[in-house]
Amino acid sequence: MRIFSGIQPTGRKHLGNYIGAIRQYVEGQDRGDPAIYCVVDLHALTVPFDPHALREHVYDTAAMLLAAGLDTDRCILFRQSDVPEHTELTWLLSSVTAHGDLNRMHQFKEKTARQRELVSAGLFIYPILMAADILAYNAHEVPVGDDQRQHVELARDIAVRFNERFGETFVVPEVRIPEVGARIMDLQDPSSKMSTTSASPAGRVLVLDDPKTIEKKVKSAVTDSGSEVRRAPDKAGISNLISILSVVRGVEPEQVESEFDGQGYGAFKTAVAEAVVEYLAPVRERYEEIRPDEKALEKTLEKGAERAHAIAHPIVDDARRVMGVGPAA
Ligand code: ATP
Ligand code: LTN
Repeated sequence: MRIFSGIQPTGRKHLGNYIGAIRQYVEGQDRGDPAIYCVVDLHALTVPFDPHALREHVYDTAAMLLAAGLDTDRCILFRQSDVPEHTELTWLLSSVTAHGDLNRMHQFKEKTARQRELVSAGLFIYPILMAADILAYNAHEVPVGDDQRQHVELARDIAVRFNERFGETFVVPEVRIPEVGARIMDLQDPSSKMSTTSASPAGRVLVLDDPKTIEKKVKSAVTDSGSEVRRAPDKAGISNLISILSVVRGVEPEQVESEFDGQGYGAFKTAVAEAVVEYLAPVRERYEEIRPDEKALEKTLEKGAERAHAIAHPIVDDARRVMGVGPAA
């Protein structure tokens, strides 16, 4: 079972990223043959960015993944731009990707609506680069949060269309989305997902927030005016906190509901805050140790890229060959 996932280089990963994706990466290390994780710096070029900050954020994100428990003896961790096959395959796949399919992508529409200056062509073809990331490794499984489901489905469609047109070349990947925690909601606006770009910083718990900040954010989470700790469509805020506690404690949401039955929101929020603080504390501590050593991080990424390249190179070569690109083998 080959596992592949990508994560954007940002300095500020939040609890949604951690619960929806990073937690799954760590778990995937023992199932993956291998598990391959990529910091997608080229995807970050599709919206406004600062070149210096971009490089720093790659280190921030790599350090975060290592602090979360990725172990490069058990997985491959690398920077997307270090393996040129990703960009080459993007171009090859663009010939079997329908313009209309790209136009339907929710994330493209959302990000377009937010751009004040330039809606780049890169933003439009972002999902092809993501398909190339996955298909270049013939990955079977792609662990992501719920917001990436549509992109992985497009990657599947692209693989199927390519295979039909040029012969069996790519594995058609399956998405892997956690049962609980696939969509952690904003604490201030529980009708939208917790996101790096949302308006209110109070709505997102950052993995590196100190305990006091986490406590404050969780305790001021928006809830309904009732008092029952149970999941319901009209109780988005409480339902979200139940999901969070259930993941962080490793128990079923039902167990959380019965434990807090009749206890009111105050006691419940206190328990959620404590559990999240405890959950993130070791990650923050390890991050503080790992992040300063940029040379070591660079070395780790470089070694990861060598291993990634060894897998992607023959697969992308096959794609070229069946398409009639370059000399016959
Ligand atoms: P954000 O919107 O916060 O910037 P993103 O999806 O744009 O996140 P990444 O940092 O690359 O960018 O996301 C990493 C992973 O985190 C993806 O698999 C994504 O599905 C997942 N993820 C993002 N937000 C949430 C959330 N609120 N709940 C669960 N998973 C999430
Ligand atoms: N678009 C994804 C990041 C990403 C990815 C991938 C995820 C880029 N390439 C390949 C899975 C597989 C996001 O989270 N914003």
